[in-house]
Amino acid sequence: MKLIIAIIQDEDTNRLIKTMLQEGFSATKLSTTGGFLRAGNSTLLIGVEDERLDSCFAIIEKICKSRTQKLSSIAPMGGVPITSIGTEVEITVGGATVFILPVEGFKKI
Ligand code: 2BA
Repeated sequence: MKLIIAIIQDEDTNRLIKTMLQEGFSATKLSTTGGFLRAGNSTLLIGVEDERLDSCFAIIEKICKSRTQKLSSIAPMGGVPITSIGTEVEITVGGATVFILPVEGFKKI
């Protein structure tokens, strides 16, 4: 079994959870904040049997879209601005940032 930690955009969250449940996966949603943009995103915890990993990833890939976002010279995290004043930079956020952790045990008590 693996624990999938998937950081996704808020826009994709409801659809991803709905599809996960329809396909027989269990998921827990945490409301999180990206460290760079300081904007809300969602983190899903999904416990998956090894033989179902591929179908779990296929769902994430299908639903989570990458989107571009324009950033002005406002400094993220209150640090050094990433562009010169008056210029904009375009960044691509997502589809999903996925961590895959081995699970030593799983119990429902
Ligand atoms: P944020 O940290 O808010 O980052 C949003 C997007 O900003 C990132 O999209 C990336 O395109 C850009 N970005 C992040 N750090 C940057 C930097 N130092 N310089 C320039 N651009 C930067 P994604 O890479 O798709 O990440 C989306 C969200 O996934 C992140 O939101 C963060 O919440 C999470 N994430 C990404 N990589 C992570 C990691 N290695 N560990 C933990 N969380 C991660």
